[in-house]
Order: sequence, then structure tokens, then C-alpha cells
Amino acid sequence: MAKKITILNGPNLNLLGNREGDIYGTVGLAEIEAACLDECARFDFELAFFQTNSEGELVTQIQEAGANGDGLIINPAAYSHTSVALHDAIRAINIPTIEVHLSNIYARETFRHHSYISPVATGTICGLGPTGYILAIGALATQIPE
Ligand code: CA2
Repeated sequence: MAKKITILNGPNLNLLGNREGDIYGTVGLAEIEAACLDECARFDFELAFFQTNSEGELVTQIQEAGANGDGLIINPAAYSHTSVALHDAIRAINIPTIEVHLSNIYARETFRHHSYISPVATGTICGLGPTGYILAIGALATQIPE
């Protein structure tokens, strides 16, 4: 049976491609989703792809992914740096979870250097732009048990 993976995107990532192109590039979230769908086909993964500006909705989606899915990729955006709720939600699930950031958070303001998500993620990819999502799908293929 096909494995089910979830990709969650946090606040303001719906604006990708419209503004701050110097930091986040010119590719929009719909294009990233399309590239992720193509990559998922290579591994026979079924993909659920979401964006929300709401922290509570992200918690709900993490719980849903943990209950009914096989792997999770999350770009928690600004909540990476603030959210104990997302930390706790990821800690409570038992599926491989890859944290992705488009930008290199360690080359930016110091408040972005700490992530509440990294200690509970299986791994973290940052600074590679949309390619990070594609690499994360490949990483899940190595982490999800048969
Ligand atoms: O580099 C990333 O992927 C981030 O998760 C993006 C977050 C930022 O708070 C993190 O520190 C790093 C911000 C997402 C906001 O995206 C925008 C895109 C276009 C215009 C404005 C914001």
C-alpha cells in the first residue's frame, strides 16, 4: 500500500513568490506543491500538502499526520522560533519528521538561530530553497519503515 506523507507549511508561506524574493526566492507555494507531487510519485507516496497561518491548526494537522500518516515534513516558519505547542505535538507523534526551512536560518537574525522543532525532528534541512522540500521527501523514503 502507498505510504501517506504530509507536508505542512506555517504562517506567511502563502506569500511566497510575491514578496521578499531576495530571501525566499521567486517560486510560489503552488509550484513547490507541484514539484513535491512529482517527487512523491517517484516513491509511490500519497501526499497531503497544507498551509495555515494558525498555530492551533498546525497542531491539529500534526496530530492527524501522526494518527493516519507515515511521515511528516514541516516548515513551521516563524513558529519554529516560538512554539512549545508545535514542539510538544511533534514529540507526541511517532513518525519520521523532517523540518525544512527555505532560508539558512543560521545566516540570519539571531532570533532565528533557535528552533523549538529541531530537537524533536528526525532531521532538519535549511538554506536550500524549494530543493529542501524535495530532499526531505527523499529523506522520508529512507526513514519510513517498509
Ligand atoms: O526560511 C524559512 O523557510 C522560514 O521558515 C520562513 C519563515 C521565517 O520566519 C523562518 O525564520 C524561516 C517566514 C516565512 C514567511 O514567508 C514570506 C514569504 C514571502 C513574503 C513574506 C514572508
